[in-house]
Amino acid sequence: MPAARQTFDLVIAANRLPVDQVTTLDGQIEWRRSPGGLVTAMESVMRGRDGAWVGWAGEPGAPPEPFGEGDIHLHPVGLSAADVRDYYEGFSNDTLWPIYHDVIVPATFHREWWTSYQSVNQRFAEAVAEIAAEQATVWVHDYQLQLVPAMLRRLRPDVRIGWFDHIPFPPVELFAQLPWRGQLLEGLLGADFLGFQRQADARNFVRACSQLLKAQTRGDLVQVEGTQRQARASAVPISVDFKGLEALAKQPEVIARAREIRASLGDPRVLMLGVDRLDYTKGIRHRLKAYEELLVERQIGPPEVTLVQVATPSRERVAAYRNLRSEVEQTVGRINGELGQIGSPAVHYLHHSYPREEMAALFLAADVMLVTPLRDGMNLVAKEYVACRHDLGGALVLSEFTGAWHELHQAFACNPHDIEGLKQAILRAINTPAKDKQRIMRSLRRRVSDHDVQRWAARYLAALAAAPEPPLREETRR
Ligand code: GDG
Repeated sequence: MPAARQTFDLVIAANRLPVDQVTTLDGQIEWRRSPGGLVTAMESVMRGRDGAWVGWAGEPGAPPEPFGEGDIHLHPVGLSAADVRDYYEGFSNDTLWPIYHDVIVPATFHREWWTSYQSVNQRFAEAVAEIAAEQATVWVHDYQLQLVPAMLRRLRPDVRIGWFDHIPFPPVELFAQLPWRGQLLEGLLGADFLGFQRQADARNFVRACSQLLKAQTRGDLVQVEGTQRQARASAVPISVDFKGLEALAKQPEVIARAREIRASLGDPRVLMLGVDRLDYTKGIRHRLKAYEELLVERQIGPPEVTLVQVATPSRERVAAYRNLRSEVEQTVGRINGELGQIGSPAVHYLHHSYPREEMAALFLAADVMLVTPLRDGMNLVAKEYVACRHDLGGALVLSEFTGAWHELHQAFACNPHDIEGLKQAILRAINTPAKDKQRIMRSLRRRVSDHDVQRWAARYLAALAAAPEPPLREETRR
């Protein structure tokens, strides 16, 4: 008799598993937990619960066998090289990502990408259905898995299903461009509760259901056609592990490293910092333009002022990302060529990813943090910077087009499209007296510490548990 399959009361489904494969010096393959905030949040909610995580292990081909990592059971879903190309790089990152971020670059539509998206979502739904215990709670993450809620409900009407959108949900005028808009909404409406970063995102979703599906809606509730079920859509903004980051930034080695970074840059009076995935949504070009103009106008200049821009490599097989990289690198080259000095470049551009200790040291070293996205669901970097500044030093320049701005109003706000305004915000962040900046930083820190990632996860799960009872519970399983 085959052994009964292990099942779990709480199942997370996300495109990626929270681990990365690494090859050790002696050639062994090991899994290392990725350091992201989502993993920390999930650790806090999975402690003492029977939890599993369904996701892709990061390499194309047959998936590894399920394995345990600390308290979490990891259940890999396999993606072929064609799935990675069509479902992930194609439909997720070249169709949905631009549409959901205000079409900063044009979206690409291919029917074969959509076919692949459907079949990968079905695979995820089946994997979850297989390991979810009777009446389990399932939490599906992000734009790559929007069909999973309805697919899973068909397989397992007994489970409670939540979905969380990490990125913006676009206004209906943009969403309506998607040839598969109806299917995407129906996919999402399989969930009992849909969580968004901002109330405006939740409203965009409800409006899309009302206009494109002709669904009945009331406040944050959407009536699901052909059932007596209602799905609730509201904002539960994500956050960071405040205590963990603060403790990291208090480590003597991190503090010493921050000093060393400043010294190696020639101890500038003002060190400005940008940390982003190299993505066109992050406003890196606008930031560089504002900075370049400030240098040309001699409002600021090296060696007194310098900018470190960390641009973490991202989605390098998608054309829009390759174009962005060459544009940014050309601009940095031009700025340094024209405005740098021997031993004091105007921009220190780093196209790498760094360990979290180094990130914390950079945050501690930076006098001005530039967070200038054109559109961003939340932007965790802004919150991480604040969490690391236990010394109350530093100043945050923050775009109004981030979810974070809706919580961090005291920051030096900017509209990155308004280059003149962005320049003024940067100058204000530099020139505001230290005492005032400390007061601002104290209130920003209070907000992030009161609303940390552990609280986010607990609030999300409470909202999911309280979401309307699905009448389908009375039905027998198909
Ligand atoms: C999506 C949404 C939303 C970056 N470089 C390194 C590194 N990072 C870390 C940052 C931060 C994370 O990556 C990036 O998070 P963001 O929120 O800034 O942006 P996205 O990647 O676009 O994330 C976004 C988020 O989901 C969560 O819901 O906020 O709006 O787009 O944690 O610190 N970490 C390390 N080395 C690096 O080089 N260790």
